[in-house]
Amino acid sequence: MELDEIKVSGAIIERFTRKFLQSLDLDVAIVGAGPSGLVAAYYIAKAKAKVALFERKLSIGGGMWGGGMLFNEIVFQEEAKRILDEFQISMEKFQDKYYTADSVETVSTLCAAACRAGVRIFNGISVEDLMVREEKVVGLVINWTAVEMAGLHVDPLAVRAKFVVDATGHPAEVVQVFQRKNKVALKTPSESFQGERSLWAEAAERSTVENTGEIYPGLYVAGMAVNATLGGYRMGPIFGGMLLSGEKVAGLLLNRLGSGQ
Ligand code: 48F
Repeated sequence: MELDEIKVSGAIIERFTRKFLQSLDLDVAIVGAGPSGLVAAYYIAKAKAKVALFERKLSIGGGMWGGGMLFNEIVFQEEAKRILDEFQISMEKFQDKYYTADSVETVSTLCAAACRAGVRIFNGISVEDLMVREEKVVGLVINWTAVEMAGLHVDPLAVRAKFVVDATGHPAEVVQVFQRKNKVALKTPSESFQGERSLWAEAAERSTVENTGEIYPGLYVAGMAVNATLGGYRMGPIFGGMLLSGEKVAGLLLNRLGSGQ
């Protein structure tokens, strides 16, 4: 076979453009491809809703690759075991109700499962703002991470979505930029961004799941962004709550989509 570089270039441009155009009007736009974002996207796509995931970095997986302090093993508690089982991720029992998994296998399996379920993943794209209509979030404002890094003055593009999920982890970047720009009341005790508290794994894992939900009309939080937004604790290197939060936000959104609200 004789290779034509122009065909290779054309194939990339045409196929990426098709994928991008098909993702301009979504049921759900998820920001951040860490564990909570990946799991949420997987369940939403599995239910045949239209979902895309936007990730600033080239790599997918957020804070999962490095386990704890770069020891690339992940710890899960009993409650999350059924989710790992669904993805067929190999696990080993450590002690009563504690399980470990290889972080590389975990990330790559979640990522592959999400793609195969129909999630469109856009890496190298940063979400810099939200699109609003009166009192509701209706989409994302996006730009290439390379543009952001270079500090170039280039206007962004927009993606419409019925619902947006901030799964950006500790910084809860989307919620923060949204509140800073719009001075809106969020569904938190102080009606504004609370900021995360120090380490308390037990309380943090519980609250990250309990408080997963809508923080402003059209805007949901999942994963560590939940605790950052609502003033919960950090949990350190235990990941069950992230998966359970992703699963929960998917369920909440599928209900909303199903009921047409
Ligand atoms: O931080 P991250 O893994 O979020 P998570 O799903 O999981 C948290 C855990 O990794 C860990 C923890 C629990 O054990 O405390 O930290 O809540 O993944 C968040 C992803 O969002 C991307 C970021 O690069 C990361 O991969 N991200 C952050 N801001 C943006 C973004 C943005 N503005 N646009 C696009 N992606």
